[in-house]
Amino acid sequence: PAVIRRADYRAPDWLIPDIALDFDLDPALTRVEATLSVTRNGDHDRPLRLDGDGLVPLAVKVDGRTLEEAEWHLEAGALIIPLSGDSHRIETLVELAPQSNSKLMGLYASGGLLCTQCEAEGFRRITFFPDRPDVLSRYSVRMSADKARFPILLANGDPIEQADLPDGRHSALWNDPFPKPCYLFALVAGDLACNADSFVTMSGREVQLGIWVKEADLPRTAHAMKALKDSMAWDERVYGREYDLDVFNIVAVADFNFGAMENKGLNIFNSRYILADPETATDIDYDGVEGVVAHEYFHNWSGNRVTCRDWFQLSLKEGFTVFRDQNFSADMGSHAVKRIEDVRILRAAQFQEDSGPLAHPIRPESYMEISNFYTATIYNKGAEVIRMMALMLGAERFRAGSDLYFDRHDGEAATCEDFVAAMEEGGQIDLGQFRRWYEQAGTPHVRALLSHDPVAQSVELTLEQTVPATPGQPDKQPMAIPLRTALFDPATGQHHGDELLMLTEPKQSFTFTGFAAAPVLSINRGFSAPVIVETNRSQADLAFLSAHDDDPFARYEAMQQLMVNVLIGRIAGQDTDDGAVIDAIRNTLTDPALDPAFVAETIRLPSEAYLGDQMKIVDPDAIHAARDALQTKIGAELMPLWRDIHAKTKANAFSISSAAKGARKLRNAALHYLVASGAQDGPAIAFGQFSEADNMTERQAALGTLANGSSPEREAALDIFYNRYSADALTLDKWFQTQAFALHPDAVEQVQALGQHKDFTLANPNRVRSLYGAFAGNQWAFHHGSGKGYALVADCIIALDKLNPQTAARLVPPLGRWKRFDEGRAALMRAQLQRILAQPGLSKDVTEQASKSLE
Ligand code: HT7
Ligand code: ZN
Repeated sequence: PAVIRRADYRAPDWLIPDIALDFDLDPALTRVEATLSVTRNGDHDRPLRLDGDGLVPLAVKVDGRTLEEAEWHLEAGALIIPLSGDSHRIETLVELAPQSNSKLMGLYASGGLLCTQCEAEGFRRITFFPDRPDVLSRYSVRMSADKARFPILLANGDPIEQADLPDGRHSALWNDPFPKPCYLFALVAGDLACNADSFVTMSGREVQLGIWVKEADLPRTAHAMKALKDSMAWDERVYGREYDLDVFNIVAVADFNFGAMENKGLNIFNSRYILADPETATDIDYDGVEGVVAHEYFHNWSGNRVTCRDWFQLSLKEGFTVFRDQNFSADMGSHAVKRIEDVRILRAAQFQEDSGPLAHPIRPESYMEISNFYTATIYNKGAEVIRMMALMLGAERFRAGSDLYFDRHDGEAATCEDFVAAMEEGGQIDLGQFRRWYEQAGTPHVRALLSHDPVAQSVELTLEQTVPATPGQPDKQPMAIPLRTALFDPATGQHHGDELLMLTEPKQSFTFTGFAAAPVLSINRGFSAPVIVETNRSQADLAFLSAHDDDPFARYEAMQQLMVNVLIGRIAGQDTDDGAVIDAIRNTLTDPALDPAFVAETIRLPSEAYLGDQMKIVDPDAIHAARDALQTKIGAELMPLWRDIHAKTKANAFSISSAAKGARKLRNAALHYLVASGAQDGPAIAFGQFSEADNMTERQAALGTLANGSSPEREAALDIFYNRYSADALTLDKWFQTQAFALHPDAVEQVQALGQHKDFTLANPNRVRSLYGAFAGNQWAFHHGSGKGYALVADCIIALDKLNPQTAARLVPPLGRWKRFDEGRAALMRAQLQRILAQPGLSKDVTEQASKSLE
């Protein structure tokens, strides 16, 4: 497949100020008539090129005249029309078969609905159009459909008119006054019920809000509606951004390639990020709903009002919007816990990506298939880069920078450079060297060594940075790395203030005076930079910080490092002392000042995957054995505490408050250790929690704990869960996911059997992710020494590629990490990648991921 390069960007040859679309909707055969006003952009004689993917033009008109077939031609799916004048009216007619669209891009059918997904390049599957984000148009959309089957007809913007038509059909017209790129176009037709509400904006306008779902799901929409109203208020308060249309609609669909989509005024969501009630949704699901509703809403400014010039600028909208949604969620709950969760996700997904064959900068230089670049790097590292700017500027100057950015680029398609320039000017800061974060891939490593001079009563902190080589970038320049740092006096447990040290050189020293005794280093507090820090801190230093650091993230980090050190020692065959870990967990559990949610985060052992990331060559079996043994020991040694916490945190009635969520998190952690201890009554206690719980958070946690073992309670609980929830797709996903995640010796066979289960389908991306996506994240099972886990995922990729290449391609990266494993596993992983690549008719999506993964 062709490689698209950032350096080749050229402004569009033709602009499309206005487009009118007329949809005659039917799942089997939909007709789309498009009328485009086109204007020549600049002095050139190039023809009009309208992208198309799988479209056949049934009629082409220019200024009302039907063209002969010789007057246009198709080139790689695109419609090419030579034009003599500078502005024309172009009309095209195409036919689509939404019910056969298994790629879920363009116009498709999902659970009786018709809906669209156009980002990144789905609009070209609906009509001929310059499918690029820098062509902004005003849309007028008419839809007609059978009224009984599709009583609700929604599109972007404001509703203009509705009419009944002959033969039981009806029509609706929607106009969107804001020029937008075609990736933000959307329509939905179906039999939907509405949770209707309203919001009064800061200038006093009333906006009609609607969350549209299947009638039976209406009771599960309250949390999403609250999240929407909270988001609208937050964006006004924190960024001064007001909503601009008179209506804001959200529709939930069951089949969706991603989490959600920010189409102007008509967000379309994967139903898993809208529907929540205590019976079926965990606290993580509730938080997911809140975060994704906020994310898509915030795109109205960071993405829609100011959009991207080209897809290389994707992080301009996604990194900034993730940063905004992270801060919103922190404001809605706990800043400390949210930061820990976000860093855990960053490390699990982005650090792995950054150290593998698919590493790319947050502003990539090239791609084959843009859908492959909706990555943790673009989203999560992109957010970290914005976070660093916010930290360096401080709240007020960051706001001045964002105000300037929004005001200067409103209605435009902008670049990452435009954002940085606005921050630089509005925030009055030089971001020259900082721009390297946009250019260089790879997670920087920082080595921090503290040395104390008792005579001079000073300490010297030496910081050394290296940025690893990544594909296409063998040599790196030093980055500008902001590191929040404090030096603790071990005698008082206090520090003299938090300083922001800027590491800009390959090696730099900082001297601090007034230290009679050697202080303890707390660095990268709050995870101020997305880097890997290595220090010469002792286990005693880490234990001290785990009890005294006043920065919650640094406190958590110290505890994690303490655990990592013990486990890595054990994995290497040493008899590393675990006393400090057990003491630290005991201290944390018994500190009454701590938030239970924070305690639950802190006492949890690093994941098997995270431990693998700390090793040159990952040994999945040794990691599993060491972690399992430590877990058992922690469980046994602190047994009275686990039992006490498990009993004390049982709530009388369900609440979704932060306090209630924190209590459930801690209760589940206690149950986990209690069962891991091997206590005889462990499975019965877990089964008791499973049976008695009035909420999915406790029920699923108990099921997950049981799934790791082989007790009779395991099968009983899985059967009960299945029978209770088999009719509810989102909840049944949890049944598949729990088994795919299980740290069970037969996990591979179990996943293989589940792939043949009558409720498994490749047609639904949530189901695929629940089984194969979860399994590929289960390090011990997926990396089974026989290679059978690799074969299972490769089989799925091959079969799924024929239906839904985008979702198939997302399963490839776990196979690409072969360099991190022993020769035997590496050869088995490579063999599967080669088998995938040998498939005839393989998609561009999977070809790009698999071929890059072999390099
Ligand atoms: N901006 C949206 C991206 C998206 C997407 C990308 C590729 C294929 C399907 C997709 N659905 C949505 C989601 C977001 O970041 O808000
Ligand atoms: Zn987004």
